[in-house]
Amino acid sequence: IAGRVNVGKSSLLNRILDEQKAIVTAIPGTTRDVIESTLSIEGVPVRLMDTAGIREVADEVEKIGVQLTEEKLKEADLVLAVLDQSVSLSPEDIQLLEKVKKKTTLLVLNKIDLPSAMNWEKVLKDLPPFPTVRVSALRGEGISRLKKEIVKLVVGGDKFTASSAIAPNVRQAKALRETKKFLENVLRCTTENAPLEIIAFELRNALDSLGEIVGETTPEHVLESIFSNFCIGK
Ligand SMILES: Nc1nc2c(ncn2[C@@H]2O[C@H](COP(=O)(O)OP(=O)(O)OP(=O)(O)O)[C@@H](O)[C@H]2O)c(=O)[nH]1
Ligand SMILES: [Mg+2]
Repeated sequence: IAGRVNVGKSSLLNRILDEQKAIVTAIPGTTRDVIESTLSIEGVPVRLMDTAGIREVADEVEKIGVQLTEEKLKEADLVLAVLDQSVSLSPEDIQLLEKVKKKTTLLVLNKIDLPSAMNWEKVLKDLPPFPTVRVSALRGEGISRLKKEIVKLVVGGDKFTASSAIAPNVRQAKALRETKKFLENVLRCTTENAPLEIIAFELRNALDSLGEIVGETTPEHVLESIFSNFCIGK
């Protein structure tokens, strides 16, 4: 989440998370550190970063904050470039849009609860053709549309569905099936009011089989199955 100071980046983060995570004030330059949060949007894991507002400053702390913003901008898979549509476009806004025009960028016109300062349709025509959403971080308008746009831009419009999901190999398919079995046990145990230790045991098993896929748990039998499937050392 990037933009010049005071456009409502932190308010937007809080609104997307539905939690008061970042400090919001009317004082420009409130955020100095990168504030990171992870959330799931329609099943897609997203790591959101609220950043310090971009401006030329003398204050040393804020300056470092702005440098961090620039670094995160380079790393980001998707940039939410936030503009305040209740005031005119500023040189800093234009600089930012210039900077991100080669990145996957979603333009977020914020503060739509306030009157528009410009004819944005006309302004947008002269800008690079970014997908655009209009929101009010203060009131929550447009946030569900914003979330849909994020998913669309991150996964290319293909929604994840259980039927479209595939496991890349037999070992992973087996681990997924086992995870499912353990999770079903967890569900059954909780409805039957089983002792917490039993539920914890089943949950641990589920986590371990998931861990086999991402490589966090590598018990002997995983290694065995890998060595029996591949011929190593020839
Ligand atoms: N009317 C209105 N005010 C908003 C909206 N979003 C944010 N604000 C106000 O704008 C001011 C700045 O909001 P912040 O979320 O702190 O802005 P920021 O972009 O994080 O600012 P910096 O951290 O200083 O870069 C606060 O007074 C917010 O209440 C909105 O949608 N509508
Ligand atoms: Mg902020």
